[in-house]
Amino acid sequence: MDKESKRSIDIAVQKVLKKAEEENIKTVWDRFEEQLPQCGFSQLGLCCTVCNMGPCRIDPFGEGAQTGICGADSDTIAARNLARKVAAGASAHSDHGRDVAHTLFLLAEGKAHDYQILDKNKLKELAKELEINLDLPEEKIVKEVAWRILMEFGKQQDQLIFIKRAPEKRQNLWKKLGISPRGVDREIVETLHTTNMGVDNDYKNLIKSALKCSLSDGWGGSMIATDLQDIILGSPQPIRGKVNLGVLKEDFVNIVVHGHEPILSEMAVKAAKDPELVKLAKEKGAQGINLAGICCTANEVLMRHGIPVAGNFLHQELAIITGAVEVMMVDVQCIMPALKDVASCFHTKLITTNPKARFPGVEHIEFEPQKAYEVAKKIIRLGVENFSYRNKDRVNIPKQQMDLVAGFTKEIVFRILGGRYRATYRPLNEAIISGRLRGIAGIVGCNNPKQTHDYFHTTLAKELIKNDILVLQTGCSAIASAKEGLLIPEAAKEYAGKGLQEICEAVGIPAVLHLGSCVDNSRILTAASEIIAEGGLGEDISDLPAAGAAPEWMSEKAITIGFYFVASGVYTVFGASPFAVLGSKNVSSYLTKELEELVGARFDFCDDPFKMAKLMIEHIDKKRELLKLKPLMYQ
Ligand code: BF8
Ligand code: SF4
Repeated sequence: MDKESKRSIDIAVQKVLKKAEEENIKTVWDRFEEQLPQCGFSQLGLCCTVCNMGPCRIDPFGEGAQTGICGADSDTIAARNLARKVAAGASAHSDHGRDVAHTLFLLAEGKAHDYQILDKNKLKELAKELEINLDLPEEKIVKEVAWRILMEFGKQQDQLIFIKRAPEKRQNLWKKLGISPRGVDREIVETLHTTNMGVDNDYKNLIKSALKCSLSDGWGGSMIATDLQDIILGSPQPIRGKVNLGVLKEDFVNIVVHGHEPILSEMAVKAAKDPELVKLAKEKGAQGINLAGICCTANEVLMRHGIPVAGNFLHQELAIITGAVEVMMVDVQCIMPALKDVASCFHTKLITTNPKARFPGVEHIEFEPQKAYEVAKKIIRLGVENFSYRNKDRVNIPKQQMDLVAGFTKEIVFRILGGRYRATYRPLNEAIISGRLRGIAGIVGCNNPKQTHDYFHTTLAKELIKNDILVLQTGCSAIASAKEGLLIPEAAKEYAGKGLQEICEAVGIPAVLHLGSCVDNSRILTAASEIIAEGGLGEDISDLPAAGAAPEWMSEKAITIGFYFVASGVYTVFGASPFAVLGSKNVSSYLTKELEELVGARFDFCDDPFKMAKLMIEHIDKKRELLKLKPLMYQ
């Protein structure tokens, strides 16, 4: 096997990596190799830098120091490091949610003219949930909704409003355990506080704090981001699209949006069609303007507009190395600092837009919701003008691209399954109860150069659908399956088990459903709650024949997602490498065993996609047995 195929299963990636090597351009894979061997103490969670008496390290062989200078042992150090990561992940998703809420507020005040309320139904539903008088004029309702939601971040007591969306049994459990989140910011701050030097030294209590903090993301910040984005930008509908580096076009101005917050990229979608800019592009010798996305911003504009996806996390440098990208505009999260150097090897302009995420020496055009369209237009214009500087001899776009269908939300699944006039989860529940469908799995998260890119996501997805398990995906994981062709309805025939195939054929859906970006993992939580409410599959999310996985994770956000999945009752398997806790036997065993007694779900760590599938299937079968469901129809 050559070096490139060890790095990625994606032929387009392999081709661009060859080009990178020829041109002596370093990528994430080269830098990963430079780091080897990675620090063993950190991998085991046994290194602490919390205070300035340290850094301290615990000897994993039991011969050297068994505590840090302050006396903290391996349990405290491992749990504390992990809890900090959960808080960091929650802060990222939640700050994203806050920015969307702020945009909604500006919109209500008439200060964000470029936006409108595109899903009025969802606005009404939310207003009803918040007990706002629906007879008020729309602007008042919008303002009230935005204000109440903004208050969720700084709330000091009671619990987050969306906690009520969870099954009652789960809500009671959270209350009993003291992990029902009060305010989004409060839980993040509290977790950071307890992980200071000399505060919480009880690993179980630290994990509890992390669970509570993660719930403030899943049922708070992320859910807010999803709901308000749907209200402002419109709820996604099933939509066709294309994916992989082949979506970049040789004769077009290529603009790539990368990052997470769709509030700006949405305007880029509009500006790329602006007649004035299209005309200018033609004057510069291009056929037009081609917009494509990377990472979760890609998922957002794909779900709502069918904008092509240039790739997932590990594609970001490669898109530039094709030599065909005029502008890569970025906002926040998952943007490699290396982009600056890679872009400097080409004519590509890297443009930062968010005051929270700047790169030294990189052009910054600050985005404000008050002048959203103007900013987007300015950036696209830069791209168009940059087209003349493209060196045609260095352009090499791989041909690979794949069709896909995305745009599945909990509401859509509801409608598709139940029919236009009787939207309901009944048919889905019946399919599980009758044994046609074995269960449901969520596969989420990133890519990681530690593993062969996309291999784990796609192999796991194929194994699960083969076993009649409906797969829900988000984030870079969904993009991996899309590239592999799993997101087209016809793929069900080739890969899915008979029962799942029958369902997919009857309703015309793929066996792998793309639910959106990483904040849209909150859609999985609400869908799971609706399934419970529909009846026949237990009283709590932990009763469901369902499981989660993050096979190629790298971001702290993925840990937070895992934590709120588990805290919500979903058994979740992580690939890549385990959380850095193996140096503490107690913390590892708490996460992978005892947690089940506490919250009805636990973590597993596994670095083989087939074994991972086996673990998830065994879990699903165990839950089927406990629910006394009918035997599987076809397995
Ligand atoms: O939020 S899956 S690499 S892009 S962190 Fe980042 Fe991971 Fe991709 Fe989306 Ni999610
Ligand atoms: Fe060392 Fe304790 Fe300070 Fe951590 S908190 S660096 S273990 S002294």
